[in-house]
Amino acid sequence: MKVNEITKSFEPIFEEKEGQYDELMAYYKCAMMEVETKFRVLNEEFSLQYDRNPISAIKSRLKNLKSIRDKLIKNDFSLSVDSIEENLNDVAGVRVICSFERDVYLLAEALLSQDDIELITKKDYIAAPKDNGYRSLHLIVAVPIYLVNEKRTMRVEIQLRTIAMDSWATLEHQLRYKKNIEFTEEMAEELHLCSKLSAELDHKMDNLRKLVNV
Ligand code: 0O2
Repeated sequence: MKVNEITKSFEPIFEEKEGQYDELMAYYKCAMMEVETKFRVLNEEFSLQYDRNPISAIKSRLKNLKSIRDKLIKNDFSLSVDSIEENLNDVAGVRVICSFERDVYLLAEALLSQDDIELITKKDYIAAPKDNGYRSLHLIVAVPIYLVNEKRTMRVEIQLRTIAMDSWATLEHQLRYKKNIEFTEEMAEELHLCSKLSAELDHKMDNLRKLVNV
C-alpha cells in the first residue's frame, strides 16, 4: 500500500509541512533499499566463494502510520513528522533470514565493516535471548542515501536470524496476538521450550555445516 493511501485514511494525525510525511517515508524506503542491496551483494559474493547462499530470504517493511503513531504516543513523543525522524529507529525495517547461525554474525560483521554504515545500537538476543525465548540479532544502523541534490542519513532497523529463529518468532507472534484468547503461563512455558528446541536445532545444523566444511 502506498504511504499516501495510508495517510488519507488516518488524517489528520501529524503536524507536518505539506507532503513532509510522504517525503520522509520515501527516504526510509530508499534507505531500506540501500541496506537490502548491501545484503544481496554480500550474498552474491559469499555464494561465489563458498558455493552456497548465507541468506535464505530478505523481508523489508515500512512501519505503518498507525504503528508509528501508537509508538510515539506510547513513548510520550510529540506527534509530528520531525519527531518520527528524531525519535524512532524502526520506521524502516529489514529482516535477513540466514541459513546458519554463523551466517548471522558473518553478515552482520561484513555489513558493519562497510565505511558508509554507522552502527547506532546492537542487541544480541541470540547470545542472550529474551525471557520469552525470542532470539535474533538486532542492529540499528545509519545509512546514507543519495538524492538528486543532497545526501541524507537515515536509520534502519536490521533483524538477522536463522530460519529456525524466524519460524519461532513468526508463530509466537501469531499465537500471542490471537484475539479473545488468554495466553496462559503454561502456553508461555511451552513456547519457551520450543525456543530452546529451535536453538538446539540451530546448533546441530551449524555442527553439520562445520563437518561439511561450508
Ligand atoms: P514490528 O511490526 O515487527 O516492527 P521497541 O519496541 O523497538 O521500542 P525495543 O525493546 O528496543 O523496543 O525493541 P527490540 O527488542 O529491538 O524489538 C523490536 C522488534 O523486534 C519488534 O518490533 C519485533 O519485530 C521483534 N521482536 C522483539 N521481541 C519479540 C518477541 O518477543 N517476539 C517476536 N515475535 N518478535 C519480537 P515490533 O515493533 O514489535 O513490531
